[in-house]
Amino acid sequence: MSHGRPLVLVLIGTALAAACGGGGSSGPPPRTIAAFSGASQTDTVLATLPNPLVVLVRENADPLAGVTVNWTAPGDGKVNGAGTATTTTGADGKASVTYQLGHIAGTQTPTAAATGVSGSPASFTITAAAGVATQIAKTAGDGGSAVITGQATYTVTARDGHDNPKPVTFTTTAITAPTTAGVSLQNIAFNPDSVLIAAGGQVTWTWNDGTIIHNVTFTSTNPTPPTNCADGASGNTCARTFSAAGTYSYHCTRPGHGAMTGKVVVVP
Ligand SMILES: [Cu+2]
Repeated sequence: MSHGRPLVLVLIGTALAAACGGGGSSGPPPRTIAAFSGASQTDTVLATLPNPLVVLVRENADPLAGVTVNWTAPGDGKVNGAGTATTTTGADGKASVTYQLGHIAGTQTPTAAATGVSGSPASFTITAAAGVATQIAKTAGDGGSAVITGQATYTVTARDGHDNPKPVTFTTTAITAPTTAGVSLQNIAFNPDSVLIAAGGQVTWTWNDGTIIHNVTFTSTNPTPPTNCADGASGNTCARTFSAAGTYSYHCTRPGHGAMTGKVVVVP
């Protein structure tokens, strides 16, 4: 009695297939493969990525089990511990491998291929960063020179144990000293209390402290300082020229103004 039922089911199945294919192509349903997760990871060279590489194979919109997926690692990278690996999709349509990065820093692209599946091979873009620096070397800029206001650039290159480079650059701008500077006498202080000018330049002091009297009296003797600026109040100015390079210290000699000190630094 049980021999009749399978025959009925086969006949129904044939009828449905004929109805679906009416008027159109009768080719196989489309199958696709695509990276599902694990793409775009970053790690140091020779590390094993924290997350596996996973592909998803579908037939129409449904996960497809039992599909053979052939994985290939670039360079000396490893999929499941070797240069190539073969896995089969599970009931969820997914297949996965672990990936150990090769030793060269940069982009590494492991792939997953399946026969007769569109989107094959699916690829993963993995970024390999140089490892811990074990070497450092001068690269550029040693013994170089720059014109005044030009830039001097120095580069050193650190390398990890696999010779992957990590350049480190420093930039310095050479500036020329100004030929003039100004100092304000205010709140019983010189502001700024230190100025820098080129030899032959001039410093101008300006009194801005109301009726409080101040003066500029040089205390250093070498190089020989210019003439002191006498007592004055708001509105007074005093300019002095400095021809020799060196540091010139000064203060205000008014009673109670002992904290009023300043200096002029003159460079060649
Ligand atoms: Cu003073």
